[in-house]
Amino acid sequence: MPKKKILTLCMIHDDERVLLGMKKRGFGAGRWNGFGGKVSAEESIEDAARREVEEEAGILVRDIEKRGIIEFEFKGNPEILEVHVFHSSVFEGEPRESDEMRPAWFLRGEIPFDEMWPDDRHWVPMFLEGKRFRGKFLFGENDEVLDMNLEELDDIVSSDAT
Ligand code: 8OG
Repeated sequence: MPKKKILTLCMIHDDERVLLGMKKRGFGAGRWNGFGGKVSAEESIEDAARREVEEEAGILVRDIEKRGIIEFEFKGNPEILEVHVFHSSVFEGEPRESDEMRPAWFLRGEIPFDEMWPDDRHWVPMFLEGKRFRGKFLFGENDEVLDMNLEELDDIVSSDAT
């Protein structure tokens, strides 16, 4: 059985702008992304999403809603990353730089896809339109997308709603 690791990713945006962070270290360093990380044993996935935004961008999200689940597999690696993608638009505080991320606002039409994970250009537009989705991406060497599947959902099913 492949091992699954559960992660969160929270994208904060309004009608005009998206808040991204430049990842300064570790997995995905050098890429712009939403905020998130690993879910620990004693917390819900949503609590983990809130905690990661606070740790990485110094803000408290007020509204948070799960919009998608994406599985990532890297060829030759049995571990699957299951990333739960959340939306938020209302938060408290001012985004600030942390050890891990340097936040910046981007206009919705100017998202830096060339400096993001290569899968993002496929699902982020769908996400920004408010759609629910489920996806799978298989990465090869140099983080090239070898195979993908992305479907729009009517809703996130309740068993996924933790
Ligand atoms: O704890 P750590 O920083 O390693 O967590 C990784 C973060 O990166 C987590 O928020 C999930 C997110 N992430 C992946 N893969 C991808 C991806 O392909 N695209 C995007 N946008 N985020 C990803 O782990």
